[in-house]
Amino acid sequence: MTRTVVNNPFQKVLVANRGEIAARVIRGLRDAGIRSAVIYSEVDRRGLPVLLADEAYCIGPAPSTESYLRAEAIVELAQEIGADAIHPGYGFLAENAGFADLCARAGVKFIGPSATAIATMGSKIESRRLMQQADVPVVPGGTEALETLEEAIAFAEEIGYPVMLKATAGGGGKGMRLVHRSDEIASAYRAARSEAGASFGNDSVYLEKYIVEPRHVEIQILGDEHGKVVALGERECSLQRRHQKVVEEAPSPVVSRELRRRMCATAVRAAEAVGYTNAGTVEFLLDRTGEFYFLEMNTRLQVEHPVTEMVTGLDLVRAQLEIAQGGRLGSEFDDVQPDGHAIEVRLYAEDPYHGFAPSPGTIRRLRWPEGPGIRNDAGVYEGAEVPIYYDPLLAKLIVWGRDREQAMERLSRALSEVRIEGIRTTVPLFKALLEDEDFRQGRLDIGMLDRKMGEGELAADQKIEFPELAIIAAALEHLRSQVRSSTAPVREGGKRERWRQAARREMLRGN
Ligand code: MV4
Repeated sequence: MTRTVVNNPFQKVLVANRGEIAARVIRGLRDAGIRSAVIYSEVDRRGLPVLLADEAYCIGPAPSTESYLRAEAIVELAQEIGADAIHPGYGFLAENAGFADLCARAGVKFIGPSATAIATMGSKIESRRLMQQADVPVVPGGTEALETLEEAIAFAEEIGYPVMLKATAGGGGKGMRLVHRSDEIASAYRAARSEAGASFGNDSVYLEKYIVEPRHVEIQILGDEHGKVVALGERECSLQRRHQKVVEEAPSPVVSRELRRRMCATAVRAAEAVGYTNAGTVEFLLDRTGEFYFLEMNTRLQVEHPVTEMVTGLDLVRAQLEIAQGGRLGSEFDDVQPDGHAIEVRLYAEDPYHGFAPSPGTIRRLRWPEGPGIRNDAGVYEGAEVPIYYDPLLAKLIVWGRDREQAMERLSRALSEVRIEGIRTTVPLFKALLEDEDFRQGRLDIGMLDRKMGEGELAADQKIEFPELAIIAAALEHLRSQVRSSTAPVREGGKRERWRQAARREMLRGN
């Protein structure tokens, strides 16, 4: 990155976020020689970002509406402490056009795109129209809100079932309904409208052709404030549940060099069409025939940005800082090709075998993995409290290998070294996933995780770490089955013996 015309280099930046992303941004600031300040809520006063930052300011009580979402208070704080800029991280105020505008008017640089770019990409229907004008392929369907049910029926017949109803104001799956046949459309139309109204205060919906079992492939882009936009390759993000990504990798196992070239060129056109600056992501659905369609644009640094960093050698936070200071994207950002393979798994404080129930609490013991190819972006440390108020992401474990095979080997080793005691986490799910033949072969689609979880195919199958517990559990289960057998026949079968299931439950409880 060349920093030609930098009139006002940043002296201090306020980080308006918490957890692992606040830690990541603070580290980027330290590397760049810029002083860091961070906000925190009352329950986060002993959090990792507070320990890492040069300055820390309590912004309010735990609920995010009274702390991390207090746009005006945050901008005022930045002015008071003499911060030149605010980094919003992801979530909270990161994609809030009003906040970006507030920063601009207060003379505090918002490290991200313009308020206009955020607002345009925040509207599904507006962004679809703009993308069509820019020759970016969008999923076949409407560009106007449907006025009546009759109109919906007629349009669905025209494009052919299955179709998807989507909220025009939407994103993230709210107000979305899949319709397989004409006899389902009336109820789906009403449901989508009422859900859209409740979620966005705007009940208008439109129709798209439904893409069957696609992959979610997204392109990382950067735009400087002198009109240059570059694309840094794709991330494969198909492994998700309920619109929450769980595993991401770069490059995608199914994207060829030629497809990457076309997707990157398309993403650059998309970003140029909105006058995009700073870091952003263009999301595509990639169907089984290799066609791709614009889905939406995320106008922020994303959770999964490290996999791109690992295969490009670039520092995306550093690039964001340079761009926001008026720097130009240099030649090191041209024609970037992935080197090796990176996989990220998101370690959540959730119990994957009980509906991903949140598992807040104290981290009593913690051991992170180390060794070749391992990166760990954590927001917690041993002894830390995981509050119930926020997203339960604890850490992101990212591995790099010369190819996907080596990355999986290293991920497997890394996961075997992880010890987290006191709370339940998604670690056992990743161990099971690494044994799954479809995952190993890179055969992924957006419905895969839910299907496999539903069919119990990703049951934890760890070695038994507490043999005493397993024996007790097995004995108890045996007694229970004896009692049942006196009144009703014991149901045999299932994938595993009962005692092993009981042992596994006990073990997970003690995890
Ligand atoms: C789709 C689709 C299939 N066909 N649109 C989900 C969230 C929202 N941003 C768009 N989504 C989808 N739109 C058409 N025409 C499937 C999804 C979808 C999805 C997309 C990306 C990642 C995960 C997903 C999970 C379920 C559904």
